[in-house]
Amino acid sequence: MPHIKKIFFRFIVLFFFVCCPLFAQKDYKLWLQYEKKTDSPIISDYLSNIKGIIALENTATSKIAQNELQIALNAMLGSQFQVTVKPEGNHKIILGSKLVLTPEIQKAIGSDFERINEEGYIIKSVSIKNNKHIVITGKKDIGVLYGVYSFLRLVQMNKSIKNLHLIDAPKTNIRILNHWDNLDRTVERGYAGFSLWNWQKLPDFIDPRYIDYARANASIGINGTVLTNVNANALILTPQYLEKVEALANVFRPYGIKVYLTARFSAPIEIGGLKTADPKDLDVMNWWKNKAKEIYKRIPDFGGFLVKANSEGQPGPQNYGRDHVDGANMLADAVAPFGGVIMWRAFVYSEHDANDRAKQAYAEFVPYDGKFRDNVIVQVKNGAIDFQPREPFHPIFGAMPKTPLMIEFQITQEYLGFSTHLVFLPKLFQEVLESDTFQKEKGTTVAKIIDGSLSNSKLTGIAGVSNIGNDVNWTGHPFAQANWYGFGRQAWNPDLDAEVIADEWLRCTFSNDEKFIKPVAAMMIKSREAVVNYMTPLGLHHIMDTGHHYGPGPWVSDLSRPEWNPVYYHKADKNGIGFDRSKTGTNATAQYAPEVEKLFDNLETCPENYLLWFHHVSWDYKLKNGQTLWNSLAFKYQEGVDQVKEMQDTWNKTGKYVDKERFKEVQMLLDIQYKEAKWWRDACLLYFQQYSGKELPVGVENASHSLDYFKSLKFPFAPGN
Ligand code: GCV
Repeated sequence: MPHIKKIFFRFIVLFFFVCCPLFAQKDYKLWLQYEKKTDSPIISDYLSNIKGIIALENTATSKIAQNELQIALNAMLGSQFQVTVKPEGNHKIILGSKLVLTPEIQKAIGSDFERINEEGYIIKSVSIKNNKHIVITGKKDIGVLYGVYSFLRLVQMNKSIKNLHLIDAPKTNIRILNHWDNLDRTVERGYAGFSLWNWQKLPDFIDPRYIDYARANASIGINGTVLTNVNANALILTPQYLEKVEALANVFRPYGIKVYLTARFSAPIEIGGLKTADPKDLDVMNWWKNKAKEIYKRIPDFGGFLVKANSEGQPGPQNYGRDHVDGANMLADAVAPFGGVIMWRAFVYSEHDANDRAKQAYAEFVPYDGKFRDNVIVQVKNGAIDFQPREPFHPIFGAMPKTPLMIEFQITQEYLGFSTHLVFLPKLFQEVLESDTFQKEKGTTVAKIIDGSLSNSKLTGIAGVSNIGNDVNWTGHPFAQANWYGFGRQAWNPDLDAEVIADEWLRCTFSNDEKFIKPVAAMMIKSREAVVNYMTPLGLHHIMDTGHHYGPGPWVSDLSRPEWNPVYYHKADKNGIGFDRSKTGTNATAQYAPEVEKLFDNLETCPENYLLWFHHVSWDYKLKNGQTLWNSLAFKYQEGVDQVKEMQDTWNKTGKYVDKERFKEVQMLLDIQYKEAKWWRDACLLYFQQYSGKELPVGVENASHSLDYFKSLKFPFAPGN
């Protein structure tokens, strides 16, 4: 028996080492799984419509498109499609941008080209000389690549490819990831390992992962990446590092991805040997002009700079008595001759300003409307505080009609449970993008402001703070991949529904089985509301623990800056809870258009989702459900916990549709999430109960530990801090 046991043990060890890397590859492949189809009617349908690939173009980007199509179709359909260059035969997929199409094909595409921009694509079933083909084209080769990914998505999702006529183009120009990656490879607010950028081995060692990163981004239309943290290090602008940046830019270029860097405002002093970084100083201006020249010599399509200035201790023009316009325009002038752009962040607040933090960025930036150069775009966070589980849209979106504005979302889950909690963010992004600013009239949504449709602006964009690291699965949580995917899809089309995105992502990442899709998509959609419920219901915000922002810390009141303390935000006392931002309080509501102001300002009409964001409300105030505020708050916390339990139940039934490794990973993470949802509920309710002085309503579970216990929990090594 012991012998058999030994053999069995060896078998298990062997199985683990041989099979685990295979399973892990699934995690690594993201939504580009290209699984072999097993359903024979579907395979034969595809095979009868696809006999080969005709590639009319030979650029680096076109080659990527051809390879991707060939490899993916071969894998999914179990065939060996040949790539040829002559437009002959029947049932071929023809790839080529407008200029290389034969006159017959051009004719068949007709006026469709008028409906796309430089990055758009057309996928069309055409008949030429009695031969049927599917043409994937665009004005440029990058459009063809985007078209290929879109076509492959159809096949991945078992969609029909008969009579295709798809015309699509991105609605925003800059669709960009912001990496908060430091040069030592730590990632600020990063929860998926270390930075992908291996600065020590660059430029000579090109990690194949850079290519996979570019490929994944191109597949969802992301066309820019800021490689470095907004809390910037000037060294990235030295020749030693620029050489490395150039190597990355060379990898990303054929995938349509431009590289951008963060510019530390004091760089002229730190690496330039100047005495000042004053934007009005001639030497400083010249230093930046020369720096731009040096960068563009290496990287002719360099995107430009992202700048965090005079915010949270970062240097900026105000250090020299200048303002944001002076700083941004000086940099804009340096990159303008090369077509570069400055993304200037509006994330500013000061501990020396006694005003409500939520009002400060608006107060500082709105007077600058119309004063920036044409190649400056102001990057505004989705809400006025800081990437909370729920925030009303930032009032700046409704107030700077003469300035290009781009929105900044946070894909990494700094305030939403790191990469431990399953939260589907496209639901959050959609809520913000759909918000009506009433800037011009009813229906002036945030989406319309940032996609330029309102102002006809050519400079438009969406930024997402990346959740990517060197973990095998890229994002720490397998479902956090959906947030990267969803961000890309919504950056391409800010009107895209989160439900469509969840459906696409699940089919491409896991399975087309309806028995899997339906419950798991519903779980994803619900997950955003769940996190709001168990962390910050009814408009509460920023009550996370100190510094690292993991777990509850509503009691924290001793941080050096007042607005870093949770007590600043919830203002719980014997009379009630919430931040009075109405006319009777800080009057932050007045920063919105009158229609919105009216809605938020009145306690009766303020959406309950935002109640405690805008109002200090008595514990006995009756909500629409007829319950008191205290009871409703308690019920919301309980609901959040119950929702996570439902998410666990849903996931536990998916074992037969998902590979063992990902199934187990998600299962373990959901177990943690459930434990932590209860932690949030218990800690917050015990803490607030001190002020409400009320019992928990029936149906809300009692806390498992004392408030002192929750207060004693410390996480000195929380990641990303
Ligand atoms: C990169 C918050 C985060 C910081 C981040 C900052 C910003 O304050 O906690 O880590 O700094 O936002 O967006 O600049």
